[in-house]
Amino acid sequence: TDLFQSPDYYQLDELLTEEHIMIRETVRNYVKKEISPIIEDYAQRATFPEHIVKQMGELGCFGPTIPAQYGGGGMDYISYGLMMQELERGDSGVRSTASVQGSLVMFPIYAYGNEAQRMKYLPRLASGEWLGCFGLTEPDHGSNPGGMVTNIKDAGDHVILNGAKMWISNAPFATVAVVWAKDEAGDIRGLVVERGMEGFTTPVTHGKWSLRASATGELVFHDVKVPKENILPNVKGLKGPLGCLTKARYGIAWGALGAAMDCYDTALRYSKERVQFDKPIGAFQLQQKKLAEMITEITKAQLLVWRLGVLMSEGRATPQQVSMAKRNSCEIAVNIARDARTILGGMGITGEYSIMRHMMNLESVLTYEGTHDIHLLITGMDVTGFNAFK
Ligand code: TGC
Ligand code: FAD
Repeated sequence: TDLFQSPDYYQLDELLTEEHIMIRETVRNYVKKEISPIIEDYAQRATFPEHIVKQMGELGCFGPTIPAQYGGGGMDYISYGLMMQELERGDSGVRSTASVQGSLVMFPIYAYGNEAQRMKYLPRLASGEWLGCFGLTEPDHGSNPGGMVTNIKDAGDHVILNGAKMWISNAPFATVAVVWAKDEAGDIRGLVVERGMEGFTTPVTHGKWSLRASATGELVFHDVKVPKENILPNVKGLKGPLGCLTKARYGIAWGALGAAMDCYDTALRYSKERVQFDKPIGAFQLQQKKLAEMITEITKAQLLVWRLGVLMSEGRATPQQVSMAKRNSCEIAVNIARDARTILGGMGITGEYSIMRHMMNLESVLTYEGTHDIHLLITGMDVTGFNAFK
């Protein structure tokens, strides 16, 4: 049986173009062939499958909305969303790698960089020759990145970078890091720091129970000389990194839904096959309630992300709309993973099935790119006009 049926309870495929469906099938088949068979083993060993970076580059998963002249896909936001959905159907860590590379590394270089920076970095990042990471969070500044202390000081043709970033996806394997630091005027600036620059190290974060197949690390800067030509010239202030986050959060809204779909598919199949008290467990009302609620939430979320994708492609989506979708998809995915696990009984806690891995991964997805609380407060501020952050 095909383990990769996409739930489509409301014939939402009719809202997609032939190209969208082709892109979804291509990524779905890739995940089925190259990711699903290996990912549990990598997660159990807490190892990043580095070889998939080139594969995802070849497939066009890095920077699908970046113009083709820079190596991107020149596609719309629905295509990007569908790619993230299919990658995360495999594993949230795999989708993370693509989110970071496309939305948090390629996007800022494309949107805030000059032509020389675009030509130097984007084609190599698009192809997967280079892996990138995004350094915003610090040990003492997570939800409040505006308080960052990492800083640059002017030193003629270069700046001197000091500070540290924490919880950085891809960091241990990255060739380049897009780093956000305050200049002497207190303005947040973006700069591209390259592996090999003296004083720059990327220690690995050990002991995670979540996103175990994704490499996480720190970025430590000790008097690093960064040439001024590596500073992104076209943005200043927190709106620089937050603008990138809007793109990545959009991808997560689709991605978390992919994880939810995989949990639902797995639980539905199991409920039809597993017999207790001489009946398939799917014939008991309690299990049907769980499955019925799962497909209802998945269908509602599919409509939300599809509409958001249209608004994104038209350049009309607000960051607040993106926050709502990111928050909703993470919430329903975590709940679906927990309920799906119960349907599998004891089998649900093993690596024979993907559910427990998704469940643990989703705890990070709920937290990174703005926590669940932060996105709720963004919606709260949007509808009331009152800022409850501070
Ligand atoms: P605030 O005063 O509200 O805003 C500062 C400036 O930024 C503008 N802005 C945005 N621009 C674009 N997109 C957005 N989403 C924006 N949100 C705000 C805003 O208009 C303002 O512009 P200007 O021109 O007036 O200067 O800033 P604040 O300091 O009050 O903070 C607001 C808050 C709390 C919402 C924000 O800081 C926040 O979102 N915090 C959460 C931090 C976060 O999401 N960190 C993520 C780190 S990266 C990561 O997790 C990657 S995981 C990747 C993976 O593995 O997939
Ligand atoms: P805190 O900000 O300390 O929050 C702790 C709790 O307090 C949360 O429940 C939060 O919601 C709550 N809280 C905070 N402020 C408020 C408030 N005003 N009102 C009410 N409640 C509040 N960062 C990067 O820059 N790049 C990356 O690539 C990256 N990858 C990551 C990968 C993983 C696996 C993880 C776990 C994190 C990653 N992050 C990355 C960091 C991530 O973005 C932060 O963990 C996140 O923004 C939350 O920050 P924090 O962990 O410091 O929690």
